[in-house]
Amino acid sequence: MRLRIINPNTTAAMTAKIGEAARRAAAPGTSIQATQPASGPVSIESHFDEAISAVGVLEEVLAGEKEETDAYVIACFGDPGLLAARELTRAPVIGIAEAAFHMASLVSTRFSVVTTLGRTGIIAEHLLEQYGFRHHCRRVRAAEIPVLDLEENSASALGRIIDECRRARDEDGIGSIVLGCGGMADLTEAISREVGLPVIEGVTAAVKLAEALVGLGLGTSKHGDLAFPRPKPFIGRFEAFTNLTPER
Ligand code: 2AL
Repeated sequence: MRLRIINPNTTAAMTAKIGEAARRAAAPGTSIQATQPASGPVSIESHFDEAISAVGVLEEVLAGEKEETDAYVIACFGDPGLLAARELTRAPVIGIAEAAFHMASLVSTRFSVVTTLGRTGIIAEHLLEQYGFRHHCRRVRAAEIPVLDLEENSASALGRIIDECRRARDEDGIGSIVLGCGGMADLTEAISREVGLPVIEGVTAAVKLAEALVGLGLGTSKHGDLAFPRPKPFIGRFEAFTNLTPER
């Protein structure tokens, strides 16, 4: 199967890291295309960044539809553009936050999320609410590291994340920890070793869920609100979306 994993930010080093983590998790028959938008923010750390990045995610799904993609993963912890992306394809589309929440709930009754900056915590809290995981999550914590520190100052970033994960383990009454950023895709083993709890990260979780859905022959329902968008005129910079007819 062909799995297109979209890093919604425009930092190539993070896209490469996400692709490698996805390949390590993937079954032998799964080929991984790791991509990023042509334009947009270098990291996603606010509602504004997230809104801009969603357009790039949708363009990457439209590009994937020309290549017979079997499944998509949106590899940013805010799951930007998730439902809109599902409208564009019959393939499954999985966000890394929803994948991580589902996986964590299968190995523990309570988890905490450890994310990057405190200001992004509200995005995870909104998703927990929206996806029905509010009661599974004890706390959304932040290591207070900017996203690109995961690339540029990775040793000190890892130290801060481990410290926050230890606090989560000792104070939150939890059974597992969810890492709240696509740029943490390579950190589960190191953190789990230090903290002694199952550590779940969304890139690898989403790859395995996508493989499961494709294996079961399940794709995005075209019945109801996730049907293809109605063709219509778009004006100005979005003119290319006029009378959009994704591959049906
Ligand atoms: C993210 C993420 O996963 N990628 C990114 O650029 N920002 N989210 C986050 N909470 O740090």
